[in-house]
Amino acid sequence: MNEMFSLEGKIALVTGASYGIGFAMATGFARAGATIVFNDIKQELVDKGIEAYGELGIRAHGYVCDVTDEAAVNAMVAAIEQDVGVIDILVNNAGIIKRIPMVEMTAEQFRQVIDVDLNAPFIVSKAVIPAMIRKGHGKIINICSMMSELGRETVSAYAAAKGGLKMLTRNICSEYGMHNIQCNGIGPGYIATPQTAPLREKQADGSMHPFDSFIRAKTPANRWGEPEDLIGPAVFLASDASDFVNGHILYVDGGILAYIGRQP
Ligand code: NAP
Ligand code: GCO
Repeated sequence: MNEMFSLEGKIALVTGASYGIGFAMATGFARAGATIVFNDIKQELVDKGIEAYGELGIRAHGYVCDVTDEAAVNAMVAAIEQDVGVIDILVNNAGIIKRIPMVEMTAEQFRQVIDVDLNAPFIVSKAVIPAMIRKGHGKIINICSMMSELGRETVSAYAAAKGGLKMLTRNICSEYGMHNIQCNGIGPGYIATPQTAPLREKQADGSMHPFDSFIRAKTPANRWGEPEDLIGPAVFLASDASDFVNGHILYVDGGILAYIGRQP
C-alpha cells in the first residue's frame, strides 16, 4: 500500500512555493520521496524558500520565474530538465487575489488576477505536457478554490479565474488523459496563510474579525484549515494511487460546500 502513495524517483514542480500552501504540499511530496522544484518571482523569496526547505532536511531546487511570463516559464522548464530532470508532477499553486468591489475594480486589476490565477496555469501546463507525453505519464494538480463553486462580494476576478481553472483542469484531462496524464484540482477551503491573513486580523478592540467568525460558522469543523491539511490530498493526486482519477476537483474544505452554516 505504501508503494501506491510513494513519489520516490519523481520530480515535482510546485509554483509559488516559497511559503504557504505550496510550501506545505511540497514538503509532503518530499516526505513521500519526490525531488522538489519550486519558483517564486523574487530571488530573495527563492533563497528564503531554499533555506526553509533545508531546515526540514529537504534539498529543494529554486528558480526565479514569474509564471505569467511565457518565455520565462519555458526557460525555467528547460533549465529544470537540464539541472534536475523531466517534471513528473506539476502543481499550479502560484496565485493572487484582489478584494475590490467589482464596479470599483479596474480592468487592469481584473486582468492581473486572471493572468496569475488562470493564464499562468495554462502557460506552465503547456510547457510541461510535451515531456510528460514523451515520458508516458504525468500528474498536473491545479489549486482551485471555494470560489471555483461559489461567489462572494469583492472577489469577482478571483472567482472568475478559479472557475475557469476548474474547467481548464477538466479540459487538460479530456485532451491528454490518453497519454496517461492525470489532471485534477484541489479546492482548499479557508486556509490560514498570508493570503487570508487580512480576513483573520484581530479588531482594534481585540475581538475576532467578523469574517473569521463567519467562516468558522460556515465550516462544520469550526476552524480554519492549515496548509498541512492539504498534504495528504496532494500526495494522493500526485501518486500512482490516483492513476484512474482524472478531471476531478477534490475539495479540502472541512465540509464548507456541504453545509448551510451554523445558526447564529
Ligand atoms: P500566498 O500565501 O499568497 O502565496 C502565494 C504564492 O504564489 C507566493 O509564494 C507568491 O509569491 C506566489 N506568486 C504570486 N504571483 C506569482 C507569479 N506571478 N509568479 C510566481 N509566483 C507567484 O497564497 P496561499 O494562500 O499559499 O495560496 C496558494 C494557492 O492556493 C493560490 O493559488 C490560492 O489562490 C489558493 N487558495 C488559497 C486558499 C487560502 O485560503 N489560503 C484557499 C483556496 C485556494 P510572492 O510572495 O513573490 O508574491
Ligand atoms: C476570500 C478568500 C478565499 C480563499 C479561498 C477559499 O477572500 O474569500 O481569500 O478566496 O482564498 O480561495 O477557497
